[in-house]
Amino acid sequence: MKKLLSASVMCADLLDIRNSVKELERAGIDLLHLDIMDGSFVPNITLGFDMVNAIKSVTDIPLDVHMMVNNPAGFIDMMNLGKDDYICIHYEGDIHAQRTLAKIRDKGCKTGLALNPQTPVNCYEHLTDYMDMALVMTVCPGFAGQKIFAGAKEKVAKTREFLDNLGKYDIPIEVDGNISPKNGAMLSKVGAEIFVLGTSSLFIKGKDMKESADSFRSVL
Ligand code: S6P
Ligand code: MG
Repeated sequence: MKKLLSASVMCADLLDIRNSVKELERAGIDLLHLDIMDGSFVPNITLGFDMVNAIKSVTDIPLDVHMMVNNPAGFIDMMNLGKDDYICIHYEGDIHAQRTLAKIRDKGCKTGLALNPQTPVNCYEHLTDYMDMALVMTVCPGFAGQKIFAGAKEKVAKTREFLDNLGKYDIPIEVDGNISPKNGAMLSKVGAEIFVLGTSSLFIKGKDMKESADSFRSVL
């Protein structure tokens, strides 16, 4: 699979999102990563569903919605998304993850299942038939600008091995949290294929986004 860059929109200029999206299009970004929080699963609140729908209406870049919420099932139908868009839920936030993943597929979208840093890789067991992507969090979710956790490289390698052992070669691993060019290169080597780019690589004051995206790609 081609390696994909997913831009974390919560790190953009929130007063100028329309222009940021245009700039991300010019930069050749593959996915727009939209972080949805509920103030309960994580101690923060960022973008909401109206923003997801508003962004969807002004761009052809597929969306990559990362739902850091408890009990996500009730929110799925609030988003007007299509077949190229991902809706990713957290294993830890949904005791009925299988049913919610099936619901996302029924809606016609692609699914993702995220694990927090301390959640064991084998939690993916029994759910891989419902997954189009595995999101390995490389920081505890909730905030931009954090430091990658010490076991991130091992976790990504283990996740790739786990999925391959089940014959799930086509489920890509996404990594999210402090994905600098250096960390991106390290995680690419052990199997990461989708990279969430935030303050560590793409949204840097005074730096051109296309240049940053191109230089990130060159290290993968
Ligand atoms: C928050 C969220 C992330 C951040 C991203 C920011 O946990 O899920 O997607 O927006 O990690 O990137 P950075 O480079 O500031 O860590
Ligand atoms: Mg995220």
